[in-house]
Amino acid sequence: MDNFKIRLGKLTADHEELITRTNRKVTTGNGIFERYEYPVLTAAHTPLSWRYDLNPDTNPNLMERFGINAAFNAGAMKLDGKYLLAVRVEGYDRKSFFAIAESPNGVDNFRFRDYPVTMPETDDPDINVYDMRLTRHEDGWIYGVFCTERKDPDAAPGDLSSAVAAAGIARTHDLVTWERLPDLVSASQQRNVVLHPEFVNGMYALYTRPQDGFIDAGSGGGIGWALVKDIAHAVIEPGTEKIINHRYYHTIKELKNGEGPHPIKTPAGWLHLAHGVRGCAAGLRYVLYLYMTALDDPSEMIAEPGGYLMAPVDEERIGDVSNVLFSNGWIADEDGTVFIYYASSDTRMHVAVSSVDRLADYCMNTPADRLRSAESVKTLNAIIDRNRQYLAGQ
Ligand code: M1P
Repeated sequence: MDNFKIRLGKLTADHEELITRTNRKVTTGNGIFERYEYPVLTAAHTPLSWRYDLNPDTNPNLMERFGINAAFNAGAMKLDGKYLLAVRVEGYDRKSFFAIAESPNGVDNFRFRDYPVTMPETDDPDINVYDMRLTRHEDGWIYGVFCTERKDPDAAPGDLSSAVAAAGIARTHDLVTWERLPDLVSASQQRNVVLHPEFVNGMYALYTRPQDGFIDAGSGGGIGWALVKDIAHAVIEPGTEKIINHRYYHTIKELKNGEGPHPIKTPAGWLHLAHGVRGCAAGLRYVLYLYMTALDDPSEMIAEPGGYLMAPVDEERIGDVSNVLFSNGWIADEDGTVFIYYASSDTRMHVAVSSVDRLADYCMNTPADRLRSAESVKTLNAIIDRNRQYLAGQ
């Protein structure tokens, strides 16, 4: 009993110290954004009451009864003055679920609510749910669009890996009570589906990621765009989905890409955050990039900087699925600050900060990828020439 009390006291103190630790901005950035020193959420941030049976009569050895493996890929929004993350929490059992964590300032002191989200199901039960994008829509609801994964009913006997990915849709007013709507009906599998915050031609607009199989985007072509009439029975009419952000050979998104959170409306256009994937000897490498679409037509590309905005560095490189940065949440604050919430290596959550102005400047003024080495050298030479002329005139 004494040992139980001592250990519980230490566990509680360590946990409190971790979740109340002050986070510091790393100021040696590239002018575009600044990272913060510590992850904002990890598996260790989840409440002790989730992981331990705290009753010495039923758990005299104070053992974990429900292991949490990771806390990553969080949707984000500001609600009632608080910065909220809808986190993908994954247990030791490999099942993901959603849990809301809140912070008073967006960069530290994130605390999980007492219970995870109890997400209602459709008639076809989900096997695994993950990567929720939150959208406060102009219809008055807050939507959570996420991936629901189920075993492929057509898998060959003995194939226990083949799966089918679809977009699950739910809505809420408070992130506590959720109404589950039917999954998106689409001709292909879908992951990384995101709801645009405004009606377009009186319809709901979705960023999609059509894919040939569960893993491979294949002929999917890139980030798609589709309009649906009724979000309560969302159906992509065959032939109406179009690709708005394409993949190209020998780029950061050669293999696949996917929309991050819903885009931010700026004076220059709709600012989009996405992930791009390429293959290499170490496996898949996921990086984050930006692009901009027209204010009057969010499906029309108007700018795309070459290369990535963010790639994994230091500890970000290592985790359950190494060499991955993934983002499905950001918050544009009233003063123009943008909090970019990103996960590293399918393991933990981080934050970087920038501003709407800086990200729009980056998007509109960074040279595009001209897809060949010789063109990259031309782009670089032009920058050097301009700098030399400018410095000579000083
Ligand atoms: O493991 C990296 C990511 O892989 C998937 O993303 P995508 O469909 O673009 O390949 C998702 O499972 C995502 O959750 C995961 O972080």
